[in-house]
Amino acid sequence: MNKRTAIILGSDSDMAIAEKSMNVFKKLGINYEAHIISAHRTPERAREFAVNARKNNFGVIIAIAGKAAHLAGVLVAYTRLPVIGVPVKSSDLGGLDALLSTVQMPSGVPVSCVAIDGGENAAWLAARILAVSNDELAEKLERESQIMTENVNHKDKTLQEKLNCEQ
Ligand code: RP5
Repeated sequence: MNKRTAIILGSDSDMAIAEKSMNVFKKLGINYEAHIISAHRTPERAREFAVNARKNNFGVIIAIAGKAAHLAGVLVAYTRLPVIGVPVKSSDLGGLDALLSTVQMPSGVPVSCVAIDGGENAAWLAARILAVSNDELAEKLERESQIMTENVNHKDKTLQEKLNCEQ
């Protein structure tokens, strides 16, 4: 059975970033579950989710949190699955607080951290991890990469035509 992905939000206020991940998973046909679990407000639930994640057929976990963002670090402490952290921008410190809280993990306990508000790339990275053992998904990623290349080439062609007209 293909592995599922988990999207864990530290708060419902992180939903806009989680939706970026969900849109990628929908496009790729990857099964996902999303839950609001807080490292600080519901720490027991965080532990229980992470401890059972492999048994529940998850292959990778995305943890989205802002401010003192300990969610990814707490989850990865309780599972050997790969955890991708997404630091969320806050109004006070612009997300630098969450970025440093997520990325500065001690040796042996790795969190893979994407950009501030990088919900989309978290999902693309999760898909690459799952594609290591899923040829069908690997082919989909190859096709998406080709589409991306074609889009850029098309935009460049349009730009060149516009510039030629102006000269
Ligand atoms: C973090 O604190 C959450 O992930 C969220 O990004 C931030 C603010 O949470 P709320 O106070 O909006 O619930 O734990």
